[in-house]
Amino acid sequence: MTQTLVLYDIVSDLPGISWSPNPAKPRFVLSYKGLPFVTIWVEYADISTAMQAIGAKADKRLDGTDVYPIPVLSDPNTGALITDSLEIVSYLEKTYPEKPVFPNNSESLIREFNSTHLDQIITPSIKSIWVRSTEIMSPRSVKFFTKARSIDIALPWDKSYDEDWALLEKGYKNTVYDWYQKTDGKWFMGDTFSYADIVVACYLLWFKRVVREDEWAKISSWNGGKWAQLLADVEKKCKLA
Ligand SMILES: N[C@@H](CCC(=O)N[C@@H](CS)C(=O)NCC(=O)O)C(=O)O
Repeated sequence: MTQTLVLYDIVSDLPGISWSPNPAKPRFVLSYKGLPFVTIWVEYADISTAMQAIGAKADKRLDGTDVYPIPVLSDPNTGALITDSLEIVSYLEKTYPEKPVFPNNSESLIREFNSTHLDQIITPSIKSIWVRSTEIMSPRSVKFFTKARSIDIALPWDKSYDEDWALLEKGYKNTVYDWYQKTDGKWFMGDTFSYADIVVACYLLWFKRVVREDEWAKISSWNGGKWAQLLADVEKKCKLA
């Protein structure tokens, strides 16, 4: 029998807690594969110290300093301790191949898609979502988050707010919609569900969880409700709805 795995995720004030896209990705995969798991919720301000303390792997911030990021997965069945959403999912797929999320040998392609989706669609308009993310954290974590993320993108983040929203809308309405239109069926790979859909859904989940109601209503109206529907479909497929 499979022993319970442990996912380290980032806490919020929201009911249901989960909000952050990177830990949400392995959460969706664990649930899709039907693996037993528990979550350890960590304050944003404590991520690096807590993950260093459990012996997780370091990464580098853009300024060259060490960071020990979340998500991290601990698997008592094998003794593995894995950092990074994509590496966790790759590990899960190899260790628990039932219900594949990289069907038809698609891991390399989906790995590429994962970074394209982030770089092309999310990063250009990320400041406005970061600002909203600070609204669901404790004051201590807001202070930390603002300082840590301003290493990536200089403050102030609210200067080009409208421009951010326009970029995000363009990214979804044109690019992501076109990607989905290329195949028959509701998933990225047509009739075949895959990790590509989980990646798209986890960013939508982030928006839904942190943006204001009228902002989510706006996103939900793009492409005839395509994005709210896709998120709902992926949540259902992963038994998270
Ligand atoms: N490429 C990594 C990114 C992980 C990442 O950026 N984690 C952030 C939260 S989403 C973090 O732990 N930051 C800690 C800090 O900045 O101190 C992944 O996909 O897992």
